[in-house]
Amino acid sequence: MSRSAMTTTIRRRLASEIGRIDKQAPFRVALSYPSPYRAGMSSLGFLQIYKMIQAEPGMACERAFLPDDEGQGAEGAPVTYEGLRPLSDFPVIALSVAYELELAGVARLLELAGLPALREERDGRHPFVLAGGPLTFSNPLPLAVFADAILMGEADTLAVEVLRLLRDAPSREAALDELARVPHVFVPARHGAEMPPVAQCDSALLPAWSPIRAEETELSNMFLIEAERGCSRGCTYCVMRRSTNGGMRIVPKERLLELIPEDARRVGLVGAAVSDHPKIVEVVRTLAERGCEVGLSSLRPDRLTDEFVGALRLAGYKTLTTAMDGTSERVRETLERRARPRHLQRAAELARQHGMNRLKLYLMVGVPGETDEDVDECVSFVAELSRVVPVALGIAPFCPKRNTPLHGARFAGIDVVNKRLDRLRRGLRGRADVRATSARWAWVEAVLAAGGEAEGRAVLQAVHAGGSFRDYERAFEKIKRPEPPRRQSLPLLAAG
Ligand code: B12
Ligand code: SF4
Repeated sequence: MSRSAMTTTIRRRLASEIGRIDKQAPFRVALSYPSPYRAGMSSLGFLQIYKMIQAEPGMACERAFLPDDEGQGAEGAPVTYEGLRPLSDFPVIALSVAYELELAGVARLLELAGLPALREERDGRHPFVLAGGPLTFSNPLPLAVFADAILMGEADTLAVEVLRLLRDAPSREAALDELARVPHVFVPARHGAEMPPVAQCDSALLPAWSPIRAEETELSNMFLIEAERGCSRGCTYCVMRRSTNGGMRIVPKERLLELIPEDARRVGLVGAAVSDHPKIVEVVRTLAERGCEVGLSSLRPDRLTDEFVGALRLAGYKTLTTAMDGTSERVRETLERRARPRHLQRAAELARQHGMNRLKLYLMVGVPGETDEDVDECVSFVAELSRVVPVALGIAPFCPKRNTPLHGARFAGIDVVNKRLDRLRRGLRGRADVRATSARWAWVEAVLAAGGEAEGRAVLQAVHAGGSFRDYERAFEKIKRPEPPRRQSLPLLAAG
């Protein structure tokens, strides 16, 4: 995209935003997202940090995103939305990173901005690169090659505390020394690979809600608000399980309803396990009666009742989306899921009774211990459900993550995942729509999820080589340590 086309796009997007906090202040930060605007402006965490910075006296931020057509010959360096300024003009670039495959976006964004992507190649003449985001709840070690400091976990107030410290520090080295003493701040140049634990913010600060409603985003014009934070369940593969951050903190119904603007026509209720909110049905029904379309970030099948699904239908749901998690009952038990076949059968019946077009089920393949028999059980079970209501499966290959009991388990192997997917597709042909994310990229995600600085450097090499899967394979091959297998024969290792 040429510079002038980029400027036109930015102006159009700014004109369509509702709620932006325009502010001038002496200390300005480039709050950046390593994916395009559509994704970044759907991130409540990113918008929460935006809001906190804009509320701080003497401080303001300007937003920047990876250009939309980056990777397809983008010419222009990214500029901030508010000031059309290059990122290199700012003393601090603050980055929100959601998950492992966004590390490439971090490297690209910095290099497109004309900055060395590697932390060790930057000095006091360059902006300080501060990072945070959902990735820090799991394994941000590969990010440590790019970022000068990483805020682990919930940064609602921590981000501004750290920015104050950066503003006031006499030098970059002094800032690094001071930051290394702040709890939950990971300073790779001082801590090596020793990451501090994740922060938990004061519950009085909840909920996060998005100050800006934007049109050209994944969640177009949706007002996002947290109904709860964290999760009290203990699914063994999940980064947000109760052990990560002390369980679920619930936002009272009254507080939620008072914060949602009367003119919001679309509302997104966000949280790791939103349907566990004790008053969720009342919240959804009240919003639907106000004329709002409502979306929930997750629905647990064991929480679905006639009343709940009725409220969701009233709030505009046409597809009932919930999680099946594993291919069979045995696999689900190893994952410690509370969802039972009877819950999924009831979900199918409720979807039909309430006139939904279909039931969408998320699940993983390649879970430790899974065999072809489990896949066959999935086929017959889903075929049964499809007699009740049309079914669509959204499948992701299992990736072991740090901070979960399945950390250390093995990635199934690209071939195994693909074979299982073929078996599922064949078995369900004509009976269910089966969509899956790529096994190859899941392998890349698994390598990064278990990786350290060497894997971070490999991301940069892969990006330089063009960023294809083959480029990642080659870059990882050079690392002298055992990596999750690309090819593996059955059976998989049992979960640890
Ligand atoms: C809503 C949601 C989505 C939405 C919105 C995406 C988004 N970017 O927020 C959609 C549906 C699009 C989505 C997509 C995906 N998601 Co999602 N998503 C969530 C969910 C349920 C809530 C996120 C949220 O808004 N939380 C509330 C806010 C306030 O918290 P937060 O984002 O963590 O922000 C805090 C900190 O991270 C930090 N922070 C955030 N930004 C910044 C920036 C700076 C500078 C600093 C210092 C700090 C900081 O401070 C914030 C305030 O405390 C979380 C689970 C959870 N966290 O509860 C999963 C979660 C983040 N998603 C996850 C995944 C895997 C994905 C997908 C990859 C799924 C897929 N296979 O496609 C994609 C990735 C797309 C993307 N680029 O983000 C994982 C990430 C785990 C990991 N790293 O291993 C999570 C944790 C779910 C899980 N249980 O595993 N997701
Ligand atoms: S998968 Fe969902 S219910 Fe299970 S621990 Fe994670 S957030 Fe909670």
